[in-house]
Order: sequence, then structure tokens, then C-alpha cells
Amino acid sequence: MFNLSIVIPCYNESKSLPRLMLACSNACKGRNDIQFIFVNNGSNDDTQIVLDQLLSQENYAFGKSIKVPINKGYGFGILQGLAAAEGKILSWTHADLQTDPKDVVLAYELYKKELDSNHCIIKGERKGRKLFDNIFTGGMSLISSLLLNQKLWDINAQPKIFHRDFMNYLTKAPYDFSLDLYLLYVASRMKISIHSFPVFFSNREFGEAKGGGTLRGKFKLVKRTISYIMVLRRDIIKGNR
Ligand SMILES: Nc1nc2c(ncn2[C@@H]2O[C@H](COP(=O)(O)OP(=O)(O)OP(=O)(O)O)[C@@H](O)[C@H]2O)c(=O)[nH]1
Ligand SMILES: [Mg+2]
Repeated sequence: MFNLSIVIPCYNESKSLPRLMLACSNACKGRNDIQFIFVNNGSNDDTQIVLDQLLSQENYAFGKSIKVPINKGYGFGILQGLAAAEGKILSWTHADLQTDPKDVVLAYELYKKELDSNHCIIKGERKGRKLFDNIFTGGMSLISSLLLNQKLWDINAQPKIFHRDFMNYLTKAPYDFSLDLYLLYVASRMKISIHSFPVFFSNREFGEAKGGGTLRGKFKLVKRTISYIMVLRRDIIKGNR
């Protein structure tokens, strides 16, 4: 069994993959307790071809790929990757080279230090971003915290890392970008401690920014996040979550 599984959802990331794979290889150099799972999340570019080609190389034996035939959202892809993960500790991060896969290994070391029970979550806190992006994130964190009555900060920062037992509590995980919020919300409601550590976050180099990177993306993210928070709030009232 691996100690750590790192799930990396890939949606139309064929251009990022060669450098990502190299970065993953550097991140786990000299150890054999780490497994990488690359999820081709229903891409319509050459992601699968590039993944197959890279993973057939001997020096990338730390990784395996799984394929979601039709894209059903970011969260769905991650959940499929987590279901295929064999590690005791599970995690996810992004494929677009905005965060270094080394951060996950660092998070794992922090996790082991923090851990006196099975229950804690380690997450990144993004540094090196533009002022506007920081203000946006601050605003979203504040709104989410107030509406959900939990202290939540830099929700979409990567990576996220937690014990595999925690999966038992993620029974109503959403299939879209709200998965990061859901994980932190469930942990926070259960009084599981969430520790942040600084991660450097750079600009997207290849491919198209599909999430919160553009103004349009930000608008969609706010709309979706608020409507998802309302779903969570309704469930709190009903006592379901
Ligand atoms: N948008 C999107 N990304 C996905 C999906 N599945 C996996 N991903 C991956 O999720 C990661 C984050 O997506 P991005 O589009 O970069 O979102 P973001 O980092 O919030 O925003 P940007 O600043 O626009 O890059 C990337 O590694 C994507 O390849 C999906 O269904 N939609
Ligand atoms: Mg990104």
C-alpha cells in the first residue's frame, strides 16, 4: 500500500503534461511510497495520447492514469481518481502548473507532524498572486464563512490532503468546482482541524484558463458558489449534513 496518493485531474492539459510529469518525478524522487493518479477528465484534446506516452516511460512508473469518458465536472474527475487511489493518505492538486506537485509532498510531511489522530486536513494558501485575485479570494472566503458559519479561507488553494477514512464523510460531494468548498466545509463542521501552509501560485502557462482565472470565470464561480452554499445551508436546516 502507498502512503500517499496524489490525484491530479486533467482537463485539456496536453500541453502542460510533459512538464507536469517531470515536476511530479522531481517531487517523489528517491521514494516509492507515493502514487500519482492522473485523471483524464473527459478531455477533448490530446490529453490521453500524451498521458499514455509519458506513463509508458520507465522513469514515470510512479503514475497511473484513469479515464473519465465524458466530462461531468472537476469534482467528478477528482472523485473518480480518489476511488482508484490506493494510498493511506489521499490528496489532490491541479495539473495546470500553477502549483508545484512538490507542495503535496510537503503537505504530507506537515500532515504527519500534525497528526496525533487520523483527523486533520492540510491545505495550501496561495502566495504571489495579483492584488485583485487576493481581494477576490478574500471576499469569497468571507462570504462563504459568514453564510456557512465556519471559518474558511482560500478555499480553492491547492493541494488538499486528508486521511482516506475521511472519504466516509464525503457522502454528498458535488461534481463541480464546489468540491474544494465541500471538503473544507465538512471538515470544519466536524471540528476537524484544517491547517494552511503557504504555496507559491503562478500564472497558467499553457492552455485556457477555465476556472477563476478570467473575469468571466470569476463571475461564474461566484454564482455557482453562492448557489451551492444555499444548498448546504438548506441541508443544515434539515439536519442532513
Ligand atoms: N475547468 C475544468 N478544469 C478541470 C476539469 N477537470 C479537471 N480540471 C482540472 O482542474 C484544474 C483547475 O482548473 P483551472 O481551469 O485551471 O481552474 P483554476 O485554476 O481555478 O482557474 P484558472 O486560474 O482559470 O486556471 C486543472 O488542472 C484542470 O485541468 C473540468 O471539468 N473543468
Ligand atoms: Mg488553474
